[in-house]
Amino acid sequence: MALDQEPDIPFYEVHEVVVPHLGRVPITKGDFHALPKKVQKFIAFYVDYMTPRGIYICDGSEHEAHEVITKLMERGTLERLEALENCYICRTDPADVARVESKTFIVTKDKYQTIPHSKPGAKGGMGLWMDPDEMKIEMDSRFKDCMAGRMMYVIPFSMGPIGSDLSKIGIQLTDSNYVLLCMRLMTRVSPKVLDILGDQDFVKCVHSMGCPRPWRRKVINHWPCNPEKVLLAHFPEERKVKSYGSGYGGNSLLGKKCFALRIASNIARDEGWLAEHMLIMGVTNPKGQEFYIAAAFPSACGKTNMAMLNPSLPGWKVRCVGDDIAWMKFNEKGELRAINPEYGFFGVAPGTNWKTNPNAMASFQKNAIFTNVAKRADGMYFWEGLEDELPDDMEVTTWLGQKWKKGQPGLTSHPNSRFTAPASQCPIIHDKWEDPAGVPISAIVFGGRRPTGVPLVFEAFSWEHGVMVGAAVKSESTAAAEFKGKSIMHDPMAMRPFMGYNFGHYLDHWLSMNKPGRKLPKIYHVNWFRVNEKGKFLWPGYGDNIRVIDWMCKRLSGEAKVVPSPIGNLPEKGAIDISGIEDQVHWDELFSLPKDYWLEDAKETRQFLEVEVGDDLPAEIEKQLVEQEKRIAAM
Ligand code: GTP
Ligand code: SPV
Ligand code: MN
Repeated sequence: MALDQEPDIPFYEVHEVVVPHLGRVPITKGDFHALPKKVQKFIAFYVDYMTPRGIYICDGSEHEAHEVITKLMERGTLERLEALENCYICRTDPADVARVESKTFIVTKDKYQTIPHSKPGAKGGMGLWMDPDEMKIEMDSRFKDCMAGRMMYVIPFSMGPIGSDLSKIGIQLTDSNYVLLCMRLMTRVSPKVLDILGDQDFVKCVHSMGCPRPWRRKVINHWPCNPEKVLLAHFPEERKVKSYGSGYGGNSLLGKKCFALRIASNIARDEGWLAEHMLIMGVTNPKGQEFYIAAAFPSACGKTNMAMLNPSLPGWKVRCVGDDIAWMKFNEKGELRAINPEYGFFGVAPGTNWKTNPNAMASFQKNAIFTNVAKRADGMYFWEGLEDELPDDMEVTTWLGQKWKKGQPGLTSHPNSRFTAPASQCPIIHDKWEDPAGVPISAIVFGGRRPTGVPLVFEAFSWEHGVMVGAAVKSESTAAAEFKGKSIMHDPMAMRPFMGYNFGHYLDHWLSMNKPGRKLPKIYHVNWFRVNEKGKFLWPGYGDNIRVIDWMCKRLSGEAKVVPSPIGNLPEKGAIDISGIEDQVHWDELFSLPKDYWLEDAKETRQFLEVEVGDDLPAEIEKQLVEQEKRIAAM
């Protein structure tokens, strides 16, 4: 018996679903009885459990979106951005603004399937586990009747192009129509998904804002939510996700982190592929050769920006395949093929402007939703980084509804405010972005926000060393989750918040990719965020990151030489093209490896991996750590 299985519930009737404890529930939209039987069963169970006032089966159409948008505008949840076509702004309850990692659990009978055999002193940083019986009590106390008086939306969606061998199907139930609108942008919502379901499993996604009617708590900003009770549970064996209390991003768009990373990484391990927190980009050099790169940076550390980079070097062309998640699988020719399972971008707004990321800007000029940003008096969005475009005397309404003008103190937008836009609107979207066969990856890049000590770029010595480099990724905390202040945190493979199973086993799985006949990508580590003693960035970043990519591509085609260092291969001095930015860039400062820093870093990394991953740390990673420590000691 599975851990969290829905028992059979009888149902019949044409325009209503009859469920045992509830009687008849009206179908507001859609044909329940045309749905595949297993989908009917899934819906009927949750109708009985969550008791919505009606069922709305979504078809993903424009018409449907407009019906919902009209309703949300009447209610005040959405406001039109008059300056743009079909764009809306939404302000959430200020208590619901980011992913809530401390309430995000994986539920398995065996604890060690989910988390490593850590050592005493471990902080449990590599994922949270809860026992199924305990979770059932938590879930029952929340989900029972949680949709009373609310509509339940049924959203059939595909992660990846509909029908591709690499794609997977999900069905999300939710009582949030904002979530429905965003799911339409972020995943492929279509009845076609149900037509092709056949014998396939689908990932069951159940989401509620946790505000049944009558609701006594004050609703702020027309954004019902239940922040005190937020809880996310993943059931890898059942391929199921339940999320309660939050409508924000990764907490509620369940196709994204919950399905495409936490559940998919379990499927990927079983089926021999990789589900990763990575952008995918195609870069074409001035000679016309194209390379595909996948890059893993922690949340709010530059994936969207790199995926859509506007090259500052002449002759280069960048095209975006995906900006957040990659599903990658070796094909029979030994190539690592990657698809972007998503359909849109849910990108960090602050810092995005026509200089830093013109391609992202172009993507959201129509048909987009902006969450927790500010609004200008002329009906345009506004956030930190757009000051140059803002007329001096124009009034801005902040995300908290206050009036603001240029030069005044305070933030106008939440640091984790986001735009949601269709990927197809990106001017540099790759013509292969929906290719069911994916694109062949030649390089994997890891990185994070490392203010000190870590050079601009280095190359791993081998696949195994690269996996260790990934396991040692650290970064300054950001506003993408609930953390306050800036501290350097471990974020192995940029997957710490998204791990779906035991991190030691995950590293084993990565190591197992090295099989004869496979073209393994080269592995790199980058750091766009090193600062000088005054706190100023040492590297201009953004479009200038093409200079680092240029060097990587030269490595891939065998044109660039390296100098070995204790932590990996560094570019030969001058091998990165800094023409035009010579006055801003000080090579020695950017590439210096302070011995004290690296001694301390190696010690701290070992401590983290030994304590948190404990006996599950693969022997190969241990070996790589020992070798690296020796190299650092001999510096
Ligand atoms: P998630 O969507 O949370 O996974 O974030 P992400 O990794 O896609 O990060 P994103 O590209 O949205 O960047 C986050 C923040 O980092 C933005 O405020 C950017 O302006 C800033 N940023 C991105 N690239 C660079 C860079 O090369 N240099 C500097 N200094 N900042 C950057
Ligand atoms: C991230 O935090 O890595 C995101 C945003 O991409 S969210 O969808 O909220 O997870
Ligand atoms: Mn992300």
